Amino acid sequence: MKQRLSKKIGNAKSLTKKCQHQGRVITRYGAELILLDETGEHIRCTIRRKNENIACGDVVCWQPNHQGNAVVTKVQARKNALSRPDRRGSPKAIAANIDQIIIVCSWLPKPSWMLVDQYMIAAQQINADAIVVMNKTDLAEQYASDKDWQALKEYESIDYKVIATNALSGEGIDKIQQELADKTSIFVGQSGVGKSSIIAQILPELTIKVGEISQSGEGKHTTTTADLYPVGNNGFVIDSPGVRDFTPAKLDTKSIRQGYREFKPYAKYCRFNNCSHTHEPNCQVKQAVENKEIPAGRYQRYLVKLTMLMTAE
Ligand SMILES: Nc1nc2c(ncn2[C@@H]2O[C@H](COP(=O)(O)OP(=O)(O)OP(=O)(O)O)[C@@H](O)[C@H]2O)c(=O)[nH]1
Ligand SMILES: [Mg+2]
Ligand SMILES: [Zn+2]
Repeated sequence: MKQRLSKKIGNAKSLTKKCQHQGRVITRYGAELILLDETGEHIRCTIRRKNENIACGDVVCWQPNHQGNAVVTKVQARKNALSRPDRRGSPKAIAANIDQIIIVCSWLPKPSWMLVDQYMIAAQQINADAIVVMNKTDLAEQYASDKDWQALKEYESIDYKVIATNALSGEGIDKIQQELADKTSIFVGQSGVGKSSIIAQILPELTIKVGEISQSGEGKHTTTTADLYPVGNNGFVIDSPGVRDFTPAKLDTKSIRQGYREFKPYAKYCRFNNCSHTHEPNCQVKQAVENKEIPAGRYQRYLVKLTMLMTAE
């Protein structure tokens, strides 16, 4: 076990400059961090400045101080970070050094395809892969609409992997496990969809708290910090607190356009370089939607996102 973990941190080391002790941030509570060190031990560590920009998944250098505590001396350069707007609307990193975003949806709470698209845009922005997990298959018959099935089919048609799971029975969990080797994967999505329950199935030896379903059918918020766990074959998974409201991150038109990655092969043939794919003549993206080469549902949501952006400005 120890050997396996030290190999992992060793991998992280290659990204970084040399330092005395190195660790990966498992979780952060204010100015306190829990680190996974090179030997696979957990180290409690403090940050010198409380508002320092350190998130779960960061690689840091640390050293023991005279009081017998450990202190962070340096934060290694990040490959990327997934951010979410804080109370004031400024982006705050919730996790760093991410290879893959696992977007978890369920049949209850009902799926928000706008939110799924939002995470796909975020994935594109930070150069990470995205996978959709449709959890709570046991509730599909009761709650799934034709429109929802259609949305899932559309994602598959543009080469997003869609995995159906039931985190209570364990159905489909092996398919997620196959996607985790050698990567850091963050589980994101609405509160109550079953992110922590899925991770608990992947790592049954850990005791991960999951929420109860309240009367309204909405999951009670349980996960409050982003937490990182090592998984087999050099992988890491990050559980993250579910989103409760759908305040979208501030995006510009360019990021939205790039986020709808299936537009790309057509957009280069639009008459205008900066075509917004809304009203312009000779727009090849609109043409591809008409030809059913680009899914209509995705294009509709793209238009809604652009409108939301215009009205927010
Ligand atoms: N019926 C059913 N219930 C599930 C399934 N997966 C999870 N649940 C239940 O859904 C509720 C919420 O699960 P969590 O795993 O806490 O959800 P979460 O996404 O981690 O929620 P936050 O931490 O608030 O973001 C719990 O009561 C779970 O038991 C499933 O496949 N089917
Ligand atoms: Mg949770
Ligand atoms: Zn166009």
